[in-house]
Amino acid sequence: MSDHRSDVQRMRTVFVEALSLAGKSGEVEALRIRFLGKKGELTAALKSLGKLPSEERPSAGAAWNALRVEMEEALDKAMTSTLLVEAEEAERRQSVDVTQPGCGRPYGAFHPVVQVMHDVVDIFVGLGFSVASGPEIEDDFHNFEALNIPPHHPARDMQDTFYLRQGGLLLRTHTSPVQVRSMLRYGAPLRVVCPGRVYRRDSDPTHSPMFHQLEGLLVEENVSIADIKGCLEVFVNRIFGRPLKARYRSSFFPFTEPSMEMDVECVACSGDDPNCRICKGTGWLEVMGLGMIHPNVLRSGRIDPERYNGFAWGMGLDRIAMLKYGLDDLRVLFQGDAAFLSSGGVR
Ligand code: 2NM
Repeated sequence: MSDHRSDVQRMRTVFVEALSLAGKSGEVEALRIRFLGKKGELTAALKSLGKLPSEERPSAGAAWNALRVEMEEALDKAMTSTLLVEAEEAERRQSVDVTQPGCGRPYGAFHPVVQVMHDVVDIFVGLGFSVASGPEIEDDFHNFEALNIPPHHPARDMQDTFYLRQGGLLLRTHTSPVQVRSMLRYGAPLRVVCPGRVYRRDSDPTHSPMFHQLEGLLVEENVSIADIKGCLEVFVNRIFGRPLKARYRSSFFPFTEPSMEMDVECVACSGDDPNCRICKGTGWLEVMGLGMIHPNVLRSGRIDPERYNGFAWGMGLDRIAMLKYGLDDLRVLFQGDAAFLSSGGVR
């Protein structure tokens, strides 16, 4: 006859010993299966109760069942505590140290033409000008007719202007239509500059079908050529960062009379280098066209040319950017080379 008390005690000792070594929830679960599973050691003992003589069964049953309850409670406790430790460990592994420095992000930069546009606009705002913009798709009136450009002027040719298929519309060839719109909207007196994209059917190393202009106009009473010279010489000195000699050559535009081209001394060589690739050895750089606004243009803007007069000018921002950044091919401005574009500095 087996002594069930010592059998129970032996299994309890083995179980307690094994559980004390189980540090992980998986090991605790393995012990539950080993002792309490379908083919477990304690399950087998309980099953064999039926083979005992009936007088031994109650006390043996009570002893084995007491061990089963003990085991279940001990396994539950061990399972809870190992799961808790494991959850804390997982949390520690996954947590983010918010005190670590960031990995950073590269700075972007404005496109050189946009930087120049901001610089130019800032200077004219400092001289009392407002900034206006308008549509890039224009009509014949605002782009040509109101600007005193006659019906058979070559600028109106299909060769020179992009026309839309329908509606007689076109891509503006200059920003002057915005000035016409400004005169109509605000009247005189008026000081306004209009930066923006313009379009011409031209494409070679020095011409892009889309380029950037800034045109400006000032309409007041008794405006003189001295006013336009003073205004634009302040501008060129500020944009190139130092006083530059300027000269004016007679020219022609339909919208101004008289009309001139303004040149400044070469920013690269000041006229000292006969082989200068910026001024081609001439010592001078063409920077803009200008003139006194034609009375017909004022009339198109519903401004009385008997009372008011004014000056206007136009410059290519791409060209100013090329001069400022020493480029000899303007196409780099439109090719999207990130290394070139980000070399312009950060604002
Ligand atoms: C230029 C040169 C000279 C100009 C004239 C006007 C307006 F609207 F008043 F008629 N806007 N821009 C002008 C004058 C533009 O570009 C070379």
